[in-house]
Amino acid sequence: MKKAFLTGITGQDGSYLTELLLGKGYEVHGLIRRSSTFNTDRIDHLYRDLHDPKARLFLHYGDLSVSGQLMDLLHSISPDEIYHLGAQSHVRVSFDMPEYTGDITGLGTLRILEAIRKTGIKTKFYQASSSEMFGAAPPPQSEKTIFQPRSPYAAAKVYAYHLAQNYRDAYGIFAVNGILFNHESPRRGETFVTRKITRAATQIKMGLKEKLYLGNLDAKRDWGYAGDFVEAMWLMLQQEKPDDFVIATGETHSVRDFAEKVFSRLDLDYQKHVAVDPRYFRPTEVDVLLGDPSKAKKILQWQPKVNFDQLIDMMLAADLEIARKEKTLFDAGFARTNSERFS
Ligand code: NAP
Ligand code: G4F
Repeated sequence: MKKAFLTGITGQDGSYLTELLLGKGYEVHGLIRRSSTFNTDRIDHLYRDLHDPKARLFLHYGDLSVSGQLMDLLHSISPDEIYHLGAQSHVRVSFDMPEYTGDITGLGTLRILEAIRKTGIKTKFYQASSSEMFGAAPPPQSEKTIFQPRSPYAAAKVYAYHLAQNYRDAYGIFAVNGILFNHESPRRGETFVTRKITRAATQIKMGLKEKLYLGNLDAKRDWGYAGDFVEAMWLMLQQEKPDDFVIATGETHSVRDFAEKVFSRLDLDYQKHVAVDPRYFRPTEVDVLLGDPSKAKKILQWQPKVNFDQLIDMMLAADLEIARKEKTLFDAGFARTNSERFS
């Protein structure tokens, strides 16, 4: 039985990847943070009581800021594959918390790579690199495009990207960079723009909210489905040689297009409900992301299965269900509405 170790297992991608790996027969170990509220919602459906002999998912407390413990964990688990997904992953928040973002998103990668090097375990390492690293570089962006990062988050990811390459060259570690463009799902964090829109639009549909405040509606992103993208992560670690790959759909849409489509699917006019709030603008913006995934198509034989419209339908169906439950609670006098979230 192959063993995998995941950082960021409680995040969007961590949950889909865990499903995929358990489905392939892996034993999965995940790093989780101690939190005063439960932070395992996205993986609770996969968890079995540890007394169950069939349990194959194991969670370990830790943090990407603590190297000694990462070393102990990697030494004792000795995983065949490491998927390093943990990060402070919010671009807008990285302007508010640049030092923390550098520590967790940048140095966090160094701590794992050092743990691999110092323990001497034989493993394969996946670095969650990001299209955000391309920043101001004109589209389409591919593996050959020079990075022009536009945020502390992007700068930290560029640092981590080069570390993965350096540890590959210097120490012969099987380390790969998956340069993933934006990928979304019903499990996407609620302060990322797609989910913020589908959550608010469905609440508006149910009469729980009137307005949605957004930032830059003109930014364009290459949005895919997270379930498809985690498959590419796994494929990268099944190759004979380590390499770096862009993972994208090859299509781009503006935030305005996304909002318009979502509201019109619900028979609502987005112009009546969406307002711009400068609070959500970034000091520097990434205007257009559009990936060229031809290398991944050729070498990994990977291509996305879920298209833009299907992604929106999937997110809307899930959020409508949540909004219906919220409406029931609200009518019974329990729920909070109109909660404006950060970012
Ligand atoms: P996400 O939902 O924000 O999940 C981030 C994960 O990192 C969570 O499990 C979080 O734990 C964990 N984490 C944060 N700080 C930590 C710390 N100090 N120590 C240990 N764990 C920590 O992100 P995602 O969308 O799944 O993305 C996964 C990775 O891919 C991230 O590295 C992200 O930067 C990168 N990426 C994402 C996209 C995208 O479009 N989704 C595109 C390119 C690259 P909690 O649950 O406790 O907060
Ligand atoms: O959904 P977003 O916050 O995602 P962003 O900044 O592209 O970052 C995501 O994708 C990266 C891959 O390229 C990942 F590396 C990163 O971890 C994260 O998953 O914003 C998308 C666009 C931006 O241009 C932003 O300015 O939407 C614009 N936007 C407009 N109004 C908004 C809002 N973004 C957010 N979060 N909230 C708004 O109200």
